[in-house]
Amino acid sequence: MNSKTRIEELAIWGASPAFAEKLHVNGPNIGDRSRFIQRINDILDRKWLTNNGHYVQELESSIARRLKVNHCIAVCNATVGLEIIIRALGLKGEVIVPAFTFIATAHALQWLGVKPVFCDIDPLSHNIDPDKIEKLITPQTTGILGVHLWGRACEIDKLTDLAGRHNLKLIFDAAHAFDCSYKGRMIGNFGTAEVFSFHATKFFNTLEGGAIVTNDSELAKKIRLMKNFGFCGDVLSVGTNGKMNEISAAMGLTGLEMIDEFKAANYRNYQHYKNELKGIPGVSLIDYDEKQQNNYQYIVLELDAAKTGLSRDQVMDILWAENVMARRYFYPPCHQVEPYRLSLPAPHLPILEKLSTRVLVLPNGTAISKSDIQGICQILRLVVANSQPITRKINDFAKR
Ligand code: T4K
Repeated sequence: MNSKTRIEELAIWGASPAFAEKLHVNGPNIGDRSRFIQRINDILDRKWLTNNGHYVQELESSIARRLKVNHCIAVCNATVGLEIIIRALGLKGEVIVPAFTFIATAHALQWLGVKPVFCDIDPLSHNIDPDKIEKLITPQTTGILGVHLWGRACEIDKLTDLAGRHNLKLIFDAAHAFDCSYKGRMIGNFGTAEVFSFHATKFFNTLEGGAIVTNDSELAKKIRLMKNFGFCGDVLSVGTNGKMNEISAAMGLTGLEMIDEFKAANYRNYQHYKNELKGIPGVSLIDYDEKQQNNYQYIVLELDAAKTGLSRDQVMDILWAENVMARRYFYPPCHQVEPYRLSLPAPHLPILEKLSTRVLVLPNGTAISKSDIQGICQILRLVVANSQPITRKINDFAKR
């Protein structure tokens, strides 16, 4: 078969896409439907829908047990969870964050009038580079907010040491890192507190939701008050509404019963991707440390345009035309989006600026099969092998 026929076979820019249905990057992992519906019926029978209900309490204790952490406080989403913890710890002035994260990390600070100071990342881990933090510390700095991107833990020991030496609070956005570990200990046990996201697109979901976890009992008490309007019989302090409802908790409990299956499916998929992507020039898949627990939710590629012959965005457009809804997480990076571009003197973060044009995330989760992965990788293989004719097609297409 000559290359032209193979490209046409892929139906690029034309006829029917390679996949009949869209394959999503983060299609939700859904537990046993009948167990979920049974729980919804229980909720309706009990007529207790929210406000620290039975299922919320059960979810909190199940998570605390699983992660071996003293306190788990369920919240309505991770963004509000971050806001609560930032306020509970009295962070003000400036807080150092990686610029390679979902915008919610920065927004949670800015929303409370705290300036996010964006730090560059490590090119291998994609996490905040501890060696670049010290020069960002000023008399206004009150904390470091690390993000365990893709579920791979930050360099926690270095960050803990740094925070200790400069008397800064250390907290973590662990939105991606539920059921992951660092040096054999579950994420959730580090810094003063960590915040998980249980959004529909996460490895483990409660539709919308999240949790703040901590081993500090006084802080846990304060957070519980804060997420409930500061209300405990009487109004004791200023608070917000960060409560999780019972249907979300029911979804979470149902998901928790199958979490090991979700993890196994992601791991299998990751291994299939690894095998299938081998040898495609300019395409590399990030590694996970097999000695740690990982949820393997993110299939993150780094594309080297000099070797693939196409830009990351061109590759993504082709995948979309084939119903593979690959995503450019997180692009543009936080320091280059409108609110922060305008309000801050823009920092130059060379490692991140290079990486953020190369990253592409592929579909994963329980809805993705081995043959889906073979198909996705076949597209990538053909795209790279035929990049020159494809570039011509793209140029012709643009001229129309
Ligand atoms: N920190 C980090 C590092 C985070 O990644 C996030 C959230 C947060 C903090 C804040 O957590 P939360 O406050 O949300 O708990 C999504 C999510 O809304 C957000 O939770 C997530 N990160 C962020 C990375 O992505 P979108 O706007 O990209 O989602 P959307 O609707 O475009 O969907 C993404 C893909 O998932 C699509 O291909 C469709 C598929 N999908 C989505 C939904 C909602 C489904 O198949 N089913 C669904 O129900 O924001």
